[in-house]
Amino acid sequence: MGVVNVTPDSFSDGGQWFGAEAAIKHGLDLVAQGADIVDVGGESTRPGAQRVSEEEELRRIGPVVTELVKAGVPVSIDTMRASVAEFAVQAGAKLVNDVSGGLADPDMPRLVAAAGVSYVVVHWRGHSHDMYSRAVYADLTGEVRDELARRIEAVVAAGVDPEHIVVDPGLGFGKRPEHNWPLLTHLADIARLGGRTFPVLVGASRKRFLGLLLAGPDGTPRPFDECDDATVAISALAATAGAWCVRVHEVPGNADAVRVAAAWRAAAARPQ
Ligand code: PMM
Repeated sequence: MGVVNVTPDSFSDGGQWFGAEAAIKHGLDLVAQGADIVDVGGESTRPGAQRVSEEEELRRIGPVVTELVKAGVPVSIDTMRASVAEFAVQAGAKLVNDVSGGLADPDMPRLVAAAGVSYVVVHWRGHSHDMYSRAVYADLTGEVRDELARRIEAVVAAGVDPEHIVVDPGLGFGKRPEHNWPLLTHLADIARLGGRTFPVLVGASRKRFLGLLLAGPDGTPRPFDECDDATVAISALAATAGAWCVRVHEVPGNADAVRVAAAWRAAAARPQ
């Protein structure tokens, strides 16, 4: 899954049309580089980020979703708002990626159920402006599993087909760097919830915990755009551990990594 963030810090150093045009071109480039899905988002969820208005989010993602769908790209909409997801699925998006797991907008699960699209349910404890205040765990994997299982029960009760659900540990969402590593090593446990095994999506790309791991001798974190090789390493490990999808900003190395992992798993499964 390649990421197209239609947010001011990523794309819009020009006017509105320039932003959309650059974002559409970027989405097409990601597909040419090997992405199977393009995830379009119009709201930054970085730690400390304030929310954008619904109008602004729609203005940002509208032309990008519409044009990528028209070009035949499998589009995922990264939003916590049912109205934005509704626009995107009507335009042809195939997947709703809701980093709040349906908690931010109570209308989201019903909308996803009615649309019959896939739904990424992410572990989340609250909006970005104060998400670290909730990053307190006595039993990290157990709590993440329990909270995800409760979200799955809720969205299934709202009508979402369990076959359409993808789960995501939500790296960085209400988690400090030291929480992300053990979750990555427990992907199989996170996949098995309520007697079912769900596909797992991992969103580690360029996140701060990688920059901290790769900090220089003086402790300065590695800048986010110099963490792409570390992201490739996570993709190889996560895919080998059975992840269904990795959400990444730079596609080529990660596309190779998931192919290597697929060959590795196939060889491991063959009798010798
Ligand atoms: N992370 C971000 C945005 N969307 N979606 C899913 N499913 N999982 C994630 O971990 C995730 C996400 C934040 O990353 P970015 O703003 O750097 O793209």
